Amino acid sequence: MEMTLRWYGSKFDTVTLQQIRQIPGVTGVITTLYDTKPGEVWSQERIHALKEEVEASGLHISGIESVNIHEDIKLGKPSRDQLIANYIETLENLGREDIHLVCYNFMPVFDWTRTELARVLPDGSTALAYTQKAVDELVPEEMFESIAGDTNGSVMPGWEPERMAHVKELFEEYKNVTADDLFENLKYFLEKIMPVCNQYDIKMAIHPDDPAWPVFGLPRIITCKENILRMMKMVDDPHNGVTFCAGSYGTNLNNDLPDMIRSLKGRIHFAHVRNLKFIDPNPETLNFEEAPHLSRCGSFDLYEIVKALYDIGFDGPIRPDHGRMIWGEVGMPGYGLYDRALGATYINGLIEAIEKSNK
Ligand SMILES: [Mn+2]
Repeated sequence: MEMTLRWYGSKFDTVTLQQIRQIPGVTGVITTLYDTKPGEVWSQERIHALKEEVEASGLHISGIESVNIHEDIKLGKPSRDQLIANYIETLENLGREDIHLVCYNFMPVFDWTRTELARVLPDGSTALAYTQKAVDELVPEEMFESIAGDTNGSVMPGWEPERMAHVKELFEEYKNVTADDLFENLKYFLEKIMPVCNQYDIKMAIHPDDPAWPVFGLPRIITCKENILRMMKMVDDPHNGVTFCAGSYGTNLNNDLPDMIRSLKGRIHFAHVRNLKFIDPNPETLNFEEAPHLSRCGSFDLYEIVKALYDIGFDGPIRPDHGRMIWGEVGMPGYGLYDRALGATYINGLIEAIEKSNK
């Protein structure tokens, strides 16, 4: 496993490559061209420049998170063929620059959903949190405004203003789209891109829906073991794999995380490891917050999660996921430096202990 950190690029991230370089055991970044729009071709020149910038700091690019999928592809509209052709061109350009991992998601309209970006925890740190009550009371179009005050002036990954401006129309378009339709549209997309993934050995790693159930009546499919196995079977190619995101699958307490990992042997290409703390696990009154990575601080056993990844021979990039804001840091919600550095260090400690005890 290679320890990495997500980095949004020098124009957008509050954390620098030099800071990431100083976290013990972190050798790569997972990055993106954040100012490109879904459907746009990433030029080889821009990818090359990004790669040179990262390498000049002593790190390297371990993968891309994300190359976003245009809504028309998810909706299966006639315009998807041109958009998929553009996606393929982006994959070719990434492959030519020796980048072999692409994380993406297939969530309609919204990326991740939280109802608070800065809930104050008992120790004075702040974290992202979710309550079902707040979601039930929300008008989806107003979701962004309701949390925008807590973004610390930074960008909100997955909540691009262009996309948010069209939320109403998008809801209209998704009205008759079922989960089966979404599976079909994903299959269509994957079948078209697999040849180029094979040519350049690019591993596609779909990110789960977060939280792992349909929100606001929109269909969501990457939520549980049964559905991921269905997805892998419908396009049965090792390049069609998953990002195992513990925090996203973990939102649904029916998901047994170590068991899911073991059943995905050979198809996990990227791992996000984080902890959640359930204040109220009852679905109707659900309330959880993002916790420090350490097992005893949350509801998950991180040792069992990392052990399962080790046992299936996972050797791809792994990263700590969202961190809290601690020590007075002001940064992008979930993506500050300090708590993620603690997470990376803790996970590296688990990996070292597991490796040594298995020798
Ligand atoms: Mn994740």
